[in-house]
Amino acid sequence: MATVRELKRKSLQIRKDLLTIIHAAKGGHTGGSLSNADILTALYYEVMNHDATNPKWPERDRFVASKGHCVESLWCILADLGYFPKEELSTYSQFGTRLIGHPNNKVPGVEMNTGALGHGLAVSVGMALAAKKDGKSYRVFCLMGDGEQAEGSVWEAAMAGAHYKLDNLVGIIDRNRLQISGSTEDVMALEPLDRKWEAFGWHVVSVDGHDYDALLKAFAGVPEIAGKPTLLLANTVKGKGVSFAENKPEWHHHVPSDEQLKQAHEELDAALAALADEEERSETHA
Ligand SMILES: Cc1ncc(C[n+]2csc(CCOP(=O)(O)OP(=O)(O)O)c2C)c(N)n1
Repeated sequence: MATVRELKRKSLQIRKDLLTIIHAAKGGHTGGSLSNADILTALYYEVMNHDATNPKWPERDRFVASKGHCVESLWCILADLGYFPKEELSTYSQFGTRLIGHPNNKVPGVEMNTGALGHGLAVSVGMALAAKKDGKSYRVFCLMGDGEQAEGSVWEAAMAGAHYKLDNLVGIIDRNRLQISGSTEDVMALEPLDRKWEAFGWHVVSVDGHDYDALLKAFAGVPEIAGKPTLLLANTVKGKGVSFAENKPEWHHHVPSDEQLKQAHEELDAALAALADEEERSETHA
């Protein structure tokens, strides 16, 4: 079992790695990859049953990255876990690579090709329904964007998830309050988002999407209500962890310059050093 401190350390390293590959490729979705890094770290390093040496293990929990444009955090995690060699990360977005700018199932560990927003939840409903029909106990986790909620197909899938009583299905919204062109509330107002999902028959849990204690508690509780799918409303900060990218709409797909990459790495290294200090102090006092 990973400790919260280990998860925090892991996600800081993942943030450094994803900035490195976006900088090298001169393209990527920086803000949203940083905002979902803690959610993915909690899922892949603690919550989900999965096996990098056996990616098609029938009993594995399924993860669907419906906000597929934020693939960089996923690539860095799958590489770190050994789904493919870490050196391959340097090919990200290069001609001929399988590590393209959206998840695709040529890469071990990827369940579904995504990128066109609004499709991941419907396929996740199918996976969760298949588990029920097959008498399997795996769970299905589907990560959506908040801007993605403007897609009507999300709400058709939400209806189906409740209709089929899929309590093995967890929808997660990376609620960073920004989408490609600005605030979600300006582009397509979502609030009250929790009440909308409740009205569609889901059990809604709101958490700070950067707080590991809260994330782990919420995931561990699923299914809290038998027969209801769960919607985790994860309140996050777009660009989280990099001071000059946080809450800045332009960092949706802004690429760090050499100088910005250096500064971001310094900030993340400082956070890693602070974690190490905290660990040393807690061991001294133990
Ligand atoms: C069907 C579809 N329409 C448009 C796009 C272009 N697009 C890519 S990212 C994005 C904004 C998504 O915002 P959000 O879901 O909030 O993601 P995040 O802010 O977490 O990156 C859009 C509109 C797309 N990928 N798919």
